[in-house]
Amino acid sequence: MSHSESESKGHVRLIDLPVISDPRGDLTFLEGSRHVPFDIRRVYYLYNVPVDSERGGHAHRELEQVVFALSGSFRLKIDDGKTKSEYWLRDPKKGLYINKLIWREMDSFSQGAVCMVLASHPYDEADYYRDYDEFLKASKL
Ligand code: T46
Repeated sequence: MSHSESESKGHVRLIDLPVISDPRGDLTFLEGSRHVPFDIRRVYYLYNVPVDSERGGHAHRELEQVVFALSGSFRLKIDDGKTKSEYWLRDPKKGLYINKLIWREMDSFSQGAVCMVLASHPYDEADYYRDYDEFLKASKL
């Protein structure tokens, strides 16, 4: 999948993955650059998350990600500097694509929730905006 112009800045969207179901259960798969719009360079996951935990609270300069609830559910609050929206993730075959320059906050984790994230780059603290005002300024450039 190639990057479209609308994905170049301030963009989120839900991605539906294929599911193959048979009496043994469901199987979902994904391939980098096919089902997600980047080459996957890193995978990480959040688990043992207390139900009152609040995570995120930052944006990225370059990083693109797709976030999944592999088990349970949680809320993702999204802010592109102009518009705020929220998504409840609870279906392991539906991921939320989050482009760069999007502020995200996560909360309302259900008991036992597991969040998996596919990322376009290795971890780099210098890629984070952890200050909201700094992010807002960058989002308006
Ligand atoms: C995001 C949301 C959904 C690493 O060393 N390597 C990594 O790959 C990651 C993701 C984090 N870390 C370190 C950095 C911090 O010292 O782990 C610690 C906790 O990270 P952070 O507070 O950023 O975790 P979250 O859950 O608030 O945010 C993470 C991602 O950082 C972020 O990109 O979009 O999950």
